[in-house]
Amino acid sequence: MLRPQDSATRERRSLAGLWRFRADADGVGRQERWFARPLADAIDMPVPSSYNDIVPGRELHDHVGDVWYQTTTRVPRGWAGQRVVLRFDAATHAATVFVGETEVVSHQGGYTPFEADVTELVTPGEEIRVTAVVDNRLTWETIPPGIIEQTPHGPRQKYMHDFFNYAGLHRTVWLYSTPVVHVEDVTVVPGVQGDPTAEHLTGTVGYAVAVAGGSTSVVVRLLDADGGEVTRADGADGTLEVPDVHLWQPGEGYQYDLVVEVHHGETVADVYVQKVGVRTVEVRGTEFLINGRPFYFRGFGMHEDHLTRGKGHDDAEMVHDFALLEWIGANSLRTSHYPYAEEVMDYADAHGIVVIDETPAVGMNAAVAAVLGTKIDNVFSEEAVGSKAQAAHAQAIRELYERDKNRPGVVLWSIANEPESHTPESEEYFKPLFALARELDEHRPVGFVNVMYSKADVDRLAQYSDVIMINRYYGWYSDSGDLEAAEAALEAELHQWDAHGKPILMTEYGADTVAGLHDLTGAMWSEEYQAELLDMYHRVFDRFDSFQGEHVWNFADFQTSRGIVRVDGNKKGAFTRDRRPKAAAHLLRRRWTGRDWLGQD
Ligand code: BDP
Repeated sequence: MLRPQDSATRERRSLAGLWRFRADADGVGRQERWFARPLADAIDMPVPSSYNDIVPGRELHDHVGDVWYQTTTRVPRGWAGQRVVLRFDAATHAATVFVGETEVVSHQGGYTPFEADVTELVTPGEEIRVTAVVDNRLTWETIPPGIIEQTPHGPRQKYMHDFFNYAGLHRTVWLYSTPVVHVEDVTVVPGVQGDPTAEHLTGTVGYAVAVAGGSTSVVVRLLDADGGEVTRADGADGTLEVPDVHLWQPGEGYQYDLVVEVHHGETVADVYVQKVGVRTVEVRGTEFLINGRPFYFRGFGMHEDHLTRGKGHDDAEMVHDFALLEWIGANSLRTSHYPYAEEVMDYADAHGIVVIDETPAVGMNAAVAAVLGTKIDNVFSEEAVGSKAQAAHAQAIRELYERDKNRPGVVLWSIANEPESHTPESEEYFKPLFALARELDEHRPVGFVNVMYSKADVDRLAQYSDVIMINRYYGWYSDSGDLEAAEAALEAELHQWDAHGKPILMTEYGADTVAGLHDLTGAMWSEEYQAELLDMYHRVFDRFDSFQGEHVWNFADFQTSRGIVRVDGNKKGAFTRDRRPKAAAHLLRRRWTGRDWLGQD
């Protein structure tokens, strides 16, 4: 789905700001048609933001079910004769949207965009009322899954993943215009002719443009970063040649502009500008190659998580987080455990940060659920994660691909985090999902993230992955506090994975650490223990040639649900929740900036 933009023929209006808001504790709003009039008894709610931590008290923090958001906006006068679209960058986890009294769109899935053509419902120059009812419930039909328990004290949301169920309008809402005849979609596939490591390469940009609204011809022009025209072509699809191409590289996110023009008769009806980074990605044996050169992932599994705003996107926090990644010497991140805001993805593309792009499929594991305090039997069954969840999961994969398919920074899809992967049922569940991901994208590798409870000797899904991604907690959840035993166990297990002959990435490793807690014996929870544990892992990693990356869990401390294993959230951050470095951050910085990592930054 195209990201809204201002172009010669298009305009956007952000609806970010304070909206009217009301939690629907009794679940009566839909029936009482709250969308049909100004929201009564409403409070002010910032968009974008999670609503959970905005006001004190548990009521909103732990709310289960619908909340209502409402705003008014004036449709610009100049949009007469244009198509008008209302787009939500995300609504967590499901939403139905009304313009005036008319329902315009419903969407399930909390981290991907959706939109509605509202042209027939609006008059340029006049005001419209936009109402969204947003439902935060997770069930066996949603991704991620969850369980609603009915109790005498009201409904309680349980879930099997380790981050707080922040909800609301986490990203911007746009009203935008396009011409009636318009670019509906653009797909680009970059490549190079010959050996990508050669000098003076010729790049290729395969492209396909979908147009809606009338008969047309399409012209595309490729501009370099200075705006100079490199090449042009006629037709809705084809392949452009880029002589002496400037590649998109890790550490240098060089991008071209593909200017897509739709001609309608003699006039240019619509213009859409698609960024293009020319780079190749390939898994060869145990190597992960970007532009033909071995790439070693250094960085973190992250979270969209901040004080007060929860998962609400904020440019200041984003730029600060990327500055910390640069400071520490990271070259990559995983969007654990859901698609991140498109602003984040744009930034990664523009700055050469390599991304493992993950769906929201997390919490499909009885053993992990038990650690976090929820008991489930037979995860992959019709009583739990069954065909309905699988359909939602397939949809999540499709929507992630549609949103991020053109991004050079995305080099690997992760279709799930830590599912149970040792049962025949898990294999049955996942086989078609791997097939779907491959059918959608034949150019990027696909994988999933393996859990410590489904090790190499029993796992049934690694055979479908191009890359082995594993999360391990030796020295924390197992061999707790005993780094010698942990080292031996980690090394023994990596030997098993080595046998697959694929690149191995450690997508999570770490230890909960209370910032400021110091201990002369290096006890668990101290800053000393976290640093020592990471150091031990690094020693082991460096013994394996097939080892191609290390992502520490986590970039920063983050909020979780309440329980006996978390004190004010998960404390495995290299930074605290307010982004102060722990000792581990300095250790990582020394390792990641202190040597030549195959010439790839
Ligand atoms: C893994 C999960 C991650 C958790 C982490 C932990 O992938 O979401 O936060 O462990 O326990 O199970 O800290």
